[in-house]
Amino acid sequence: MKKVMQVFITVFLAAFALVGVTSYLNSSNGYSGADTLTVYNWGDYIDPDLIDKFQRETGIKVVYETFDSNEAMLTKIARGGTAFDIVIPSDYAINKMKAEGMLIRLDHSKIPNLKHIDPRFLDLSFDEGNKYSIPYFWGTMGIIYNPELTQGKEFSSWEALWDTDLRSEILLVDSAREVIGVGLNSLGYSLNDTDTDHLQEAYRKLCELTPNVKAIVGDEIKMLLANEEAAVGVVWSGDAAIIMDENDKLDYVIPSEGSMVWLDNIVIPRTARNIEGAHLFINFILDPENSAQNTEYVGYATPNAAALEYLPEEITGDERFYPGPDVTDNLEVLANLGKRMLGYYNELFLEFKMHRKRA
Ligand code: N2P
Repeated sequence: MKKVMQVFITVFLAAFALVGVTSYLNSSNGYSGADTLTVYNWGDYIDPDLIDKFQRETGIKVVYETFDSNEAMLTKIARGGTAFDIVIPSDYAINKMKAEGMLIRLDHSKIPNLKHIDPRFLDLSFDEGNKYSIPYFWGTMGIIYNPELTQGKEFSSWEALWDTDLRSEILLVDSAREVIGVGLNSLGYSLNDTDTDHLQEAYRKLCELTPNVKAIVGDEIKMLLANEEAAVGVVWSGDAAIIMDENDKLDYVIPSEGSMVWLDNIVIPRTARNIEGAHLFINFILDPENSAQNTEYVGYATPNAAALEYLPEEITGDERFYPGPDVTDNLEVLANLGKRMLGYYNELFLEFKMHRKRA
């Protein structure tokens, strides 16, 4: 009997300790159960009122963190630490995460609002069948400029950025594939080029742009351009839309040598603890009215066909931000070039930044 008691007490104590350790582990990374959803998204990329609405409707508390570039996001996820339930990467980063087993397969039966997505944005090469990712926003890359500060110069080509009249007048978005892409596109190369001679050439070309570059910045690029702190910016289309909403003197063009069309999709990473809540969140975001509200706030183009009906024609009819397939078919989607090549792009970008600091 004594023995039985001893075993019973030992098992009880072990179970108690296990519960303690698990809840310590959970609370140490900000997770406190299925009532919490940890979201990792680009900065300025959701209407905060929608987060409140989701919390009210579901009783799930949203813990929210932001990033500035796919590279920053990938580094943080790889390092571990926070157990994110929702992440919103772009095309090539999704393909990389999928290839490395970092994503959970989605249960489409829990995302009935998926039917609202325009088929043009579904079943793309980075995730055929949308097994792991659901479209969030899409757009292009281009040049925004202020005609009053650029004396009527034309910006229909990337080459225009190298004009010696633009000394310290250009702001660049702080993202490796985008900036190296400007160098590649200006030379007539693909954004997915893996020839290191071409990449070195693009790097040297970018170094020649250095005197014109005022700064390489994150989300503050919108505020700086709207306040006319610089005349020209290399930006994502939706940021251009927000800037032009603030200051209607500016204009946005997709340069003629080519550019990227990108798609940011919602994924559930392997680390997720609240998979049920993550599906609820995805379906909530895809609700046409919620999507329309988010689109008005964020400024980027929505892939949600049903949401378009709730948006004013001045937004959805603006071909600079909602280009048709005739334009996007000639643009490139970034491909996952593999670990080594992506590392090479990142290194070149860092070297370019260092070169700028030294200059
Ligand atoms: C939002 C940035 C959108 C990212 N601030 C483009 N992929």
